[in-house]
Amino acid sequence: IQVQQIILHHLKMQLKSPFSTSFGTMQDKEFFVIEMIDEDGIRGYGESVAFVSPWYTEETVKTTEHMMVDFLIPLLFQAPINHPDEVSARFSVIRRNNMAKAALEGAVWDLYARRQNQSLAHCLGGTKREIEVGISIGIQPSTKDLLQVIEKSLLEGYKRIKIKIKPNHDIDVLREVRREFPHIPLMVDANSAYTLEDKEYLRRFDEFKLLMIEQPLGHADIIEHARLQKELQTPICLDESIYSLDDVRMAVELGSCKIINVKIGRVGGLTETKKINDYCKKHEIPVWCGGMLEAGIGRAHNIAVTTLDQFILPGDTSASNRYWQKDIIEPEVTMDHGMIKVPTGPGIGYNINWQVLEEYRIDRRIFRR
Ligand code: OSB
Ligand code: MG
Repeated sequence: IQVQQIILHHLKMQLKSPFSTSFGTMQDKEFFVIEMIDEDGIRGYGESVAFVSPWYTEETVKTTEHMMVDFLIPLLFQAPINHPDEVSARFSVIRRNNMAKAALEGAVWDLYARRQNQSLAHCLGGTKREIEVGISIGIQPSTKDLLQVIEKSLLEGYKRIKIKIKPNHDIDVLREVRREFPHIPLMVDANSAYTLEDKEYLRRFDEFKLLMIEQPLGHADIIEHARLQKELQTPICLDESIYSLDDVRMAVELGSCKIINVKIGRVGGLTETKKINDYCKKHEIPVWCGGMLEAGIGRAHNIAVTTLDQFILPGDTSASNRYWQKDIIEPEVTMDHGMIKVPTGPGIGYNINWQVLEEYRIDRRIFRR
């Protein structure tokens, strides 16, 4: 593969309903669709996941653009690629900026899979034909609202309910949720809102029999999470703390968590995701695919990695209509009884709906080798 042309489509899409976490509320999602064209005119697509503001990780829409345009795209143009696994090695001369790297690497993977006339899932080594779907529910205006959203989600078939929590919006909420729904598969995500000083308080979460508590402590920490995990029955799942296979190894060796949330963007791409899958399989650490409120292309990549064999817990990859009035792919991703069918067509297995994409597009930049 020699990448000849890359088009960055800058999109802004309004969320169907605002999404709130311990850090604030998002009303829309701004990102890039990466269109990549090789020497034979074959195309591949990727999607950047960084947000406008760096509240989740340090990357933003603007930093990913800077990194892609000034460093990563020139590296891709430099020389041909035999296999997409080479991309992360080529990008390794640039420190971090994983979401920028993953957006481009994802397009290379899609292009490669289309060249092989195989599905992306197959090229990654995934085997599942359908994947289990969980839902991540943002902080709601009231607990009554939350209970209604949970009820609706269960009726729609979601296999696991995750609720966002923050200090003073946690135990009381959990008590009411468990009163209404004593046995549902339930977990919480704190997005780093607590400190080790809250240890005794967090121990009280054990009574709610949660599947896991996601990222309770510092966004870059693994030491204090290890201390906390020793005191908790509830498994800790790390999200923000994990940027690479090395981070996974250290967290597992230290006992900082029992479960790993992988986001392709956060760990720098699909090749790194495969490595994490393989390591976690060997060490019997369950893995699941997190979400970044992706549009259809990012969603399709998430579906493909979730077919890997150690992704044994339901992920946050829901159907297109969870977040979007209209998605940028066709057909849209649909869910049936809490399951998404893995597409079997070449590459990501969905087509771009250009009419919809152009509706949401606010800018376009073309780069030629
Ligand atoms: O912590 O997993 C997270 C959304 C934005 C940023 C961080 C997170 C989330 C979610 C929702 O939990 C994931 C999704 O439904 O795409
Ligand atoms: Mg999280």
